[in-house]
Amino acid sequence: MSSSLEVELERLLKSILDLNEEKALEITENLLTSNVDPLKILEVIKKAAEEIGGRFERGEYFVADLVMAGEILKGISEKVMPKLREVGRSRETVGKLLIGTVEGDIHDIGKNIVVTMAEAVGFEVVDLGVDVPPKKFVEAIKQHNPNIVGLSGLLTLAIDSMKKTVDAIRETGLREKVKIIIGGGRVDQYACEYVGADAWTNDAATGVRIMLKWVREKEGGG
Ligand code: B12
Repeated sequence: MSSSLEVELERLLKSILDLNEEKALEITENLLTSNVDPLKILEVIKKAAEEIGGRFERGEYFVADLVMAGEILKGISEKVMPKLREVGRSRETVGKLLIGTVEGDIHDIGKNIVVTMAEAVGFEVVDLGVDVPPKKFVEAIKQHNPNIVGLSGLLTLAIDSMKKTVDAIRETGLREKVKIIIGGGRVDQYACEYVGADAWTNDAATGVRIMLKWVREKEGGG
């Protein structure tokens, strides 16, 4: 049983890398109907993204292939999201998350997964979308009063946009009101310190765990 699952997950990976959208979506559909853990499918998405990125860097894929791959990854993640939502359905609101992809960056597949997982565990989420300028984050903090701000970005230049965003939040005196977490393929501890965030991750599940820990600490008066 588990080895046939491995085979199906391998087939899914191969169909994504072959840019075969129809097949990739069909395999995803079948996996979900046989109640496979949706996190297993997310692992395949991440593996595929790494490989696609590598092929693009090596000049084996062109921008058109990247666009196609993006559509396939998005299609798969959209199929998985309802399952992710089911995991934590009917919980009470635990806190408010304001999230967006920072200025200059339009990657949003990972961010959308974080939104779904955060909502599943009970966060009310305000999603500002992609290419969000620092000013818009600041205005939204004033308007929505979130506990947590999540900054997503996959491009190297996104790190500077994240820093500008955190600086803008600090300059308007709002930094102490919110915890800030950054996420996306290129972030690490160094980027976290440079940006001035409180935490970083390149995994949605870890990110949601950190956010839950923050709101629980607050509840406990910590
Ligand atoms: C698909 C894709 C695209 C699609 C995006 C579609 C979309 N709607 O998002 C399209 C075709 C639009 C695209 C465009 C470009 N792309 Co692109 N793209 C990718 C690719 C292959 C996959 C990204 C992805 O979806 N990954 C899957 C998700 C699930 O992973 P993730 O985003 O990391 O998210 C996870 C975690 O990081 C975390 N997370 C993410 N955000 C957050 C936020 C918070 C708060 C938390 C807690 C967690 C968290 O949770 C997620 C789930 O675990 C990557 C390769 C790669 N290795 O990432 C290149 C990549 C990011 N792209 C790249 C480039 C160069 C570009 C372009 C400049 C290409 C061009 N010449 O036009 C443009 C840039 C456009 C722009 N201004 O943003 C480079 C970036 C290089 C760099 N160092 O800057 C990469 C790395 C490819 C490469 N190796 O060269 N791209």
